[in-house]
Amino acid sequence: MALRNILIHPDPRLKKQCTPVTEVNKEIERLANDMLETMYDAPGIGLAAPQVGVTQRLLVMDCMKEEGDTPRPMVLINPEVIWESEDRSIYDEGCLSIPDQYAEVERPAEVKVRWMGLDGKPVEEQFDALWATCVQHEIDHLNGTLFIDHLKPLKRQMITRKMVKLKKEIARGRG
Ligand code: K1U
Ligand code: ZN
Repeated sequence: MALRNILIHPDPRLKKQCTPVTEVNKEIERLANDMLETMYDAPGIGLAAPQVGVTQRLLVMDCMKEEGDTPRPMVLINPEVIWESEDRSIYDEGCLSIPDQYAEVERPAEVKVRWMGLDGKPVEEQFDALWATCVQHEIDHLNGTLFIDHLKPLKRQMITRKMVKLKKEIARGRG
């Protein structure tokens, strides 16, 4: 397993519609394991393949973030929301591609998702609470959408400007 570099917004690869995974092979297995290691190392509760520069429909997540929780690493290939609740919930979201910026985003409180596991078999599960927020945030990444795209334009521009500045500082070796 290896840590992968997490892309920082703005980056054209974070705005792409990702393509479905057609075959679960060793390369996909390695990508999923690397992404889990990268997510835990960050630390984060989710990570989508475009965030590590791979524009394919794969995400990892583990929302068991409280101390003493048993980890539940999940790998979702070609995930699709097949049902969403009318109830909404608001969560102060963050993103590993937009470091240190948080904002409230409203989303369906519960979603049912279908995906393919690493064994190639279809899986369906209903998510609520933080899991529901996280899986929707990660599926958004697979469609080239960032949580800031849910905000008012002025707030989005303000965050984007901060990220442009941060990337310049990183490039100059001061990040
Ligand atoms: O997709 C990502 O960039 C990961 C992101 C996922 C996410 C966070 C909050 C709401 C929805 C989706 C993160 O993991 S940001 C870091 C974070 O939230 C966290 C980090 C350590 C412990 C607990 C949370
Ligand atoms: Zn994100």
